[in-house]
Amino acid sequence: MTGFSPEELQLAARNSGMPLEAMRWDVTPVGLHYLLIHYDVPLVEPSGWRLSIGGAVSAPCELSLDDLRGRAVETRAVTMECAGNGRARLAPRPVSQPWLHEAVGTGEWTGTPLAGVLEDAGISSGAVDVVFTGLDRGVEGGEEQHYARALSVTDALRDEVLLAWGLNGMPLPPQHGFPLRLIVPGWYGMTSVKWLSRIDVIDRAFDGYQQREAYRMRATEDDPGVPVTRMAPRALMVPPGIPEFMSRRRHLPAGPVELFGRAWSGNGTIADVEVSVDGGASWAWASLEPEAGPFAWRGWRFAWNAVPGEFELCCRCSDSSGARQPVEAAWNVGGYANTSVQRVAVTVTVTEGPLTR
Ligand SMILES: Nc1nc2c(c(=O)[nH]1)N[C@H]1C(S)=C(S)[C@@H](COP(=O)(O)O)O[C@H]1N2
Ligand SMILES: [Mo]
Repeated sequence: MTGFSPEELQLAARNSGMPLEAMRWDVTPVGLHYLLIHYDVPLVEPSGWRLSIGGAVSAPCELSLDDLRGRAVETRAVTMECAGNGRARLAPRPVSQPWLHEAVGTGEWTGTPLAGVLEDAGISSGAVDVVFTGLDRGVEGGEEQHYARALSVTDALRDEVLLAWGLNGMPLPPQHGFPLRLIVPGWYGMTSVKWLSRIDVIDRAFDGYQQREAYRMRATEDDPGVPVTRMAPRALMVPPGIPEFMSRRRHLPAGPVELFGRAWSGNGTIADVEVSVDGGASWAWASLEPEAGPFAWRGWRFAWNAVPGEFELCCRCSDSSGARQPVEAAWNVGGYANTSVQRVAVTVTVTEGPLTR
């Protein structure tokens, strides 16, 4: 993990991660939720803002925030993770936003189901994709573009997909998509388009940059690859004890320690979590907290009787679809979905040591 470029630092300084100790909260406090912003945060004047719905629909329309708020309202706890989470731990390192493990958060998102809005607009027969376009604009891969992503009509009509104007009981803050964003529970974050301005139903597969070039799992540059979609299972732990300032190596006194963390998957609920205190040589089951809903992370705990010495703590999980988190995930060109296990270096000191008084 050497040789980070000024460009990577520039991205990392703009796109903050969630400090892992924030996994203690069931719902991530707004300022601790991670951020990923490809271009610039747009300034939006809400009274003039409209959501345009057009393309292959029988009743194109423009909706104001009040129109949307007047519809059925739902609040859902949703764990969102950036598809690039873990990228900076790949070797060679794909050059983009250099996430370690912290590109995740759980929000309580409030909005109206997208399905109702699409049903009122009347999707034409022969429709294939629904395209979501944000107000933000930039140049990427040499192409000038608005950030835009699509879902198939079937995925767009799923009950859990929201047009959200609220986060944790407050209006969306500018950095999370004010005044309106898409929330697609279970999918990696790139799907949940912020600063929404248009929804277009189209009769062919969407071929915009973020669908065609970005967010594909490619083994080599020439590989057309497969689209990145739902979140692969991942478990993370809150690093125990206290950190050394620069290395962030953990220090804790010998004795009983309760390890705590979260696990999530976009393909089902969490089935089990395992913990290793010897760098993955041996594993033991963690106990699971009750589920917090179909789309939110699940808490887990593990009782560890720490004796003096040096340790490497790891965790991993599996989901109800049968998918198990790998110890080492395969490399890919874009550095997506690197769910290789977290490794936490810990020094356990004798109980009478200077750190434990
Ligand atoms: N309009 C727009 N929507 C966007 C993005 C963006 O840059 N522009 N980034 C996407 C990516 S890659 C992620 S991971 C999530 C991050 O959402 P958050 O910043 O609210 O955590 O937003 C997605 N939606
Ligand atoms: Mo992302």
